[in-house]
Amino acid sequence: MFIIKMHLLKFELIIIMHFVQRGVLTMKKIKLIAAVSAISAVFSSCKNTGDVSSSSASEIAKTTALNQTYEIVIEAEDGKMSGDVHSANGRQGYSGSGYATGFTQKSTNSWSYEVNIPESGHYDFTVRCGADEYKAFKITANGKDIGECSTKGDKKFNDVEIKSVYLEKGDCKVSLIEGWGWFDLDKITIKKGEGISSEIYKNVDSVPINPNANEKTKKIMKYLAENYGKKVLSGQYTNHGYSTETDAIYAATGKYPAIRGFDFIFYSPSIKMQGKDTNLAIEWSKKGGLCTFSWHWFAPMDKAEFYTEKTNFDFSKAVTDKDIALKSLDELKQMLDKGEITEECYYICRDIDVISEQLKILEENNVTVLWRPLHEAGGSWFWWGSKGAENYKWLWRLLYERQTKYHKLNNLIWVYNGQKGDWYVGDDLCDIIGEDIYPDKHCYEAQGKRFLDAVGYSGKKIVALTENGVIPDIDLIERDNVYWSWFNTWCREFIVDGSGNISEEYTEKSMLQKVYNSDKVITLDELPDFD
Ligand SMILES: [Ca+2]
Repeated sequence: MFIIKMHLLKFELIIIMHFVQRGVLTMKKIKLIAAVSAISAVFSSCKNTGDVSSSSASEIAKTTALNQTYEIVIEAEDGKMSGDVHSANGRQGYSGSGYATGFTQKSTNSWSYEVNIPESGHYDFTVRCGADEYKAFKITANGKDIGECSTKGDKKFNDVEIKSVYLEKGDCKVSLIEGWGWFDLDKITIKKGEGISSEIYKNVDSVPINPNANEKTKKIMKYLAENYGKKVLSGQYTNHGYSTETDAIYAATGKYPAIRGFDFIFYSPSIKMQGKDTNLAIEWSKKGGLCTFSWHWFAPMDKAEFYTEKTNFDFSKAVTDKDIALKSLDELKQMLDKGEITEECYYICRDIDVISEQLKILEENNVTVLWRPLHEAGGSWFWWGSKGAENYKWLWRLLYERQTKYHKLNNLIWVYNGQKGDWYVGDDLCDIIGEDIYPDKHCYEAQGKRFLDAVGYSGKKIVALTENGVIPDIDLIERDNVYWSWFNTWCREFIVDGSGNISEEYTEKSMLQKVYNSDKVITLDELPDFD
């Protein structure tokens, strides 16, 4: 109790000295503030005996808990709470007098805290939260989603950092979106930040990890590194076999994206369909455009689906320490017959070979591919992400070695899209790190938290926004210094309506036009000749 009181007095003194230094306060006014401070201190001690409601305690903290470095500590138990949300103190390790709990996913639940931001700029948030399991929720500032927090699930409180959040001067309501619910919020610390340093854009890898990468692939990698931190390449996925999205963007903006996104979904052998995207990519490349491919890989056996919940394919049964990456399919069949590898292992290799044939056709047509296989693995919703990080890493290495050393594909720039640091495959096994983000409709934020998270996986790799719903506002990318190497809007409803015209459901047309015509955004017409 005594310690808290002393803290408040210290904060007040620092604020007063700050304004004296700025010539805002005279000694007479300081005496008046000192008197008010003494009263505040009494209130703050009352708070700890439970005599003052949490809202008046918040008011005191609001005017006092700010020091010279603009640090504001919000104890969650002092927040405004409704519905099932309430303060508690059963989980050990909290700060202050407890924490907020009862995030039961009911619509009547809410938690918020009002702070006053002294000047517009970038602030760093540290969110202390805990749960018995892995849980995720979002923090908002004046209604804007500033980043996702997750618990470690070890029953303890842990800190999550959301760095470089831009806040306007004045009142700011800090709140949250429950997401998965069932977590405890201990405190939120807001400090004046430095913003994102431009140093992070320097010294990233500009040479492909494959030492035999062809000339065009090397040129593209170098180009991406040169523009990283300065400009963003525009990108657009198209619905398989069609060009509706890129045509609609051209009609609305007078520009085509620099990168077009394709997918090997219908080349998966288990569904026996005819893919069309290889030919479209060759056409696009002839126009001077860059190509990226993902692969919604229908499981090779059991139920042919790519969502974990729809297939019973268990790829962990494929994992082997036998050296299989460079073996021919015939040799692997012999190993299967002898019981040295499993059917799962054999069929995974067969599928890799089928997709490698398509990539070989692209290589023969001088198409370099920003290759983003095994995407969004850390989320576990796809079968390749359903068996944990170590099995995923085994599969990634197999894919890399088989495609690079056995199929000798030298036209690939490898994009890691596991979306978690502990799933990272390593600096020797990828060229670029990609994150996929689907913000709320018309939310044009640059998504600095996810960007910095991804930068943190390695520190040596270019980071790209490999899938997005809403297109981020280029002005906010510049303001926050969050220069994704490229963005790549997902297809169909995320950009066009049923008639093939621009849909404004996610990104308004005015924003699309602004972004595509910005001198900070590279479009097809601005790409150099890589051939
Ligand atoms: Ca607390």
